[in-house]
Parts: sequence; structure tokens; C-alpha cells
Amino acid sequence: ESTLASRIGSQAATPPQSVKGIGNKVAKPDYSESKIVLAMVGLPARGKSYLSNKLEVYLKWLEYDVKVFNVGQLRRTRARQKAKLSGIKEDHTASWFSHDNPEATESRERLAQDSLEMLINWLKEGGNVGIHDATNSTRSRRASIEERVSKEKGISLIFLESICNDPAIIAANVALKISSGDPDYKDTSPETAKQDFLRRISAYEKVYETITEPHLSYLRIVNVGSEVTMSRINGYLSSRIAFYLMNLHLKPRSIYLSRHGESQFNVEGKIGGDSLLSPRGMQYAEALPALVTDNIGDAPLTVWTSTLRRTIQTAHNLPYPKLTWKSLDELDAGVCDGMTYEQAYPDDFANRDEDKFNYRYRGGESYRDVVVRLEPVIMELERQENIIIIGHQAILRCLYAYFHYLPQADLPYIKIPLHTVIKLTPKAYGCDEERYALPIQAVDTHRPKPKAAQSVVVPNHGREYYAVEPVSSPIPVPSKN
Ligand code: FDP
Ligand code: F6P
Repeated sequence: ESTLASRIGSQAATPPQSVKGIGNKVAKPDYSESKIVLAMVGLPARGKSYLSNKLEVYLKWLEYDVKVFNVGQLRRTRARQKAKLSGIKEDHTASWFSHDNPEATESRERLAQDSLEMLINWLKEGGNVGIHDATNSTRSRRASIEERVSKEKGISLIFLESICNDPAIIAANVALKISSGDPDYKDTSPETAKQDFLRRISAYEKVYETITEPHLSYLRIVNVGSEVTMSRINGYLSSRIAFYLMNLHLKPRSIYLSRHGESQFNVEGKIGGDSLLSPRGMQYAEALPALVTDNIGDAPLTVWTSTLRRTIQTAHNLPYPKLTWKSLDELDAGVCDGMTYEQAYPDDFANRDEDKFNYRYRGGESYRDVVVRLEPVIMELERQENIIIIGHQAILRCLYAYFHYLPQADLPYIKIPLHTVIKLTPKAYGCDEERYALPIQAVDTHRPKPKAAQSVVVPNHGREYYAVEPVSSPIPVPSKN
């Protein structure tokens, strides 16, 4: 990591020739030894899929290969196939989930086993964390999972139980199931669907056994954020998973992202450095408190900045507690720090764009390096409530990509303009977003991806990725006077 002195000192360095090369690429970490079956436990509508999804996003951010095996989806797919082949439409209303229905109980056990088999095969082919998303709510079901996984060398098993006794959260989860177009209820009126789903839940309640098996590795989460119990959790990845889950909460809150005001280096087109704000940047620092306090009202807010002067100056007038993070410092441009883009890439300006995410500046960092160093920031952001981060272009791109599940290749091109506050409000899956652009002019530091390097971006559907620009255009905020 560079010190401030080396950042400023490096401004005198001669333009490097080798920064253009492929040799600066960084390899993906080798996680081939990490193999975990994470089996969910819990009644329907207790947030199992929410937890699976959060874990999937977090672990993928750390570049683990993660896949959710949802037994409900497998059941529906097989039922569709059966209906197509034989014309027989299975009845999957509440009685099918009752333990008084031996035939259906056997089918459910088979589906859970088949799904586990698919999961284990996927782990053997190179996956790291396979999430078995089912209720797994009886001792006998857990014993059969344990027996199967114990036959595999090098694969460990953790159960993750989600208990929820907050009626408001359960009601919200039930409503989400009905309104999300769940294929189980697509031909049913919302009221009938709700009644059937509640009957399904009570069928599971009759046989539900919370985890008490003393020999199992497990984590139990009560009302996400209020209580976590752990038993027999060891090893690096298992501990990270446990720590992450301990930090999650469902309290409504927003995360505000803003770059520092326009800096002197921004005006000169220079990379990195530790320059002060330009006159227009100072205007932004003066206007920012009104925008933020109007939006947040009396709610508590904490300001995070980097250790660089332009973020500290921008945050100066914000009337909230402040914290300075070294991990939020801008991507270290190494020997190119303090140069213009033309000085840094004398021969081929677009060269870095061949693989911008992996491109590491000589003596500095790549976006991939930044993602790794931001992990403690992500962890703390999950734990905290309202936060405003006054950061830098590359840093905010990485954080934004985490909250919107954006793919690595598109991350270095996300538009995070100067003099704009981005408000992210986490919801069950993904985030809502609003942008507030203050009417103070600034240079545009965004360099688009060259046409040849552009990829197709898939729109966001639940677990998939967002397009790079799903948001409405900046909302101008009327100046106050
Ligand atoms: P999901 O909510 O994901 O659809 O309703 C519970 C359910 O999952 C059913 O769809 C699914 O068939 C079942 O859980 C799988 O768990 P069990 O095998 O434990 O019944
Ligand atoms: O230009 C402003 C800046 O924050 C630089 O300090 C930094 O090197 C750059 O943006 C990161 O953006 P990019 O990766 O697109 O060069």
C-alpha cells in the first residue's frame, strides 16, 4: 500500500512503458480447497431465500463460486415436465406438504436428496459453496443430509437455521411470495393463495424441530440481526460466513454515496494524488449539508471519508459524526499517480481497457485489489444503519457494484459523476436507487469502455445482474435560497 509521501513523490516518475502490458494482470484467488454444503433450515417465509441470496452476493464478491440449489424450484420444474409428458398435473396445494400424506412426503424427500446430489456434483466440479435451500426442518432430514455429505472427503456441512417470530416480517415474506409471481400460485387469486400458503406453513409447523443435535455444525439466526447462535463453526470460510451473517440486519436504512467535490487534479485531468478541492469542489462541499439533511431529516447518520484531503474537505461541513478509513482511499495508480491519462498511457490510451478490472498499475493496484481491500468496509456497511460515504470514483464503483450485483467486467465503467449523491436503499432483493445531482458544474472524469470491449449486460431479475445504467437520469435538486 502506498503512503501519502510515495503518492506525491511518484508524480515525478517517468512515464512507465510496461504498464500497458498483459503482465500486469492479477489472477483469481485459488479457492479450490474450500468446499461447503450450507443447508438451510426453517419454516417457509422465514427469510431462508433472503439469507441465501445475501450470502451468494457476498461470497461471489470475494470470488468464491457459489450456487443456490432451491428445492422448491426443482419441484416445480419436475412437476411441469411431468404435466407435459403425461398430462398429469400434480396438486401442490397445502395438503401435499402435510406429513399425513405419505406419498407426497416421499416425493419431497426424494426431491431434497436429488437436489443435494446435484449440489455435491457441482462442488466436485469446482464449486465452493453450495446452498441447499429447503426447509430441512426435521431431525431425520438433517441426519440423511449429514450421512450423504460425510461420504465425501473434503466437503464440510453447515446448517443455517432461520427462525423468525416477528409477525410483521412473516407477513411481509408471505406477501412477497404471493406477489412475486410464484408459479405455485400463478393461477390463484391472491386471497386463496395466501390462505393456502398459510396452511402450508402450519403443515410444516406440526413437524418442525429446531436444531439441537449437538454434533452438528450450525448457525441459528433469530429475526435477522437480533440473535445469532453458533456451534462447531471452524475454518476460515465458515467463520467468514458466520461473521457476515452476524452483521446482517433488516432495519430500514439508506447508504449515500458521493464522490468528493471536484479536485484540482480533476480539473487538470490528473490521476490519483492528494490535491485539494477546486473552487467548484468547494461550492459542492458547502451545498452538500443542505441536500443531505433535507433528505435524512432527524435520523442518525455517520459520515465515512478516505484519508485523502479532498474527501475530508468535502465532508467538513456535514454536521454528523465522521470516520476516516484508509481502505476508502482511491485506487492506487502506482507509478502513474499524478500523471494525466495521456502521460500514463503514451502509446495506447485504450490499452488498460483490454481488461480494466484486472489491470494492475505498476507499483499500485487493480480494481480486483480494491475489491479485496474493501471487504471490511462491506462487512461494516452491512452492520451499520444510515451511512454517507464521501469517496472516490473507483472506490464508489466497487461499492455500488456490490449493492447492485453488477458483474466485474462492467464495474470499472460505472458512471459515478462528481457533485451527485446516490442514495441506495436495500430491500429484500437488491436496492432502490435515487440520484441527486447538485447544479454545480464539474469536469466529467468518466472514460467510456471502447466499443470493441463492450459486453452485453443482462437486466436485473432477482438474483441476476443489473444493467450498468438502470437508474433514472440525475434528479436536479433546486438550489436553496
Ligand atoms: P420455497 O418456499 O423455496 O418454494 O414452501 C417451502 C418450499 O420452498 C417448497 O416450495 C419446497 O417444495 C420446499 O420448501 C422444499 O423443502 P422441503 O423439502 O423441506 O419440503
Ligand atoms: O480521475 C479521478 C480518479 O479518481 C483518479 O484518481 C483515479 O485513478 C480514477 O478516477 C479511477 O478511474 P479510472 O479507473 O476510470 O481511471
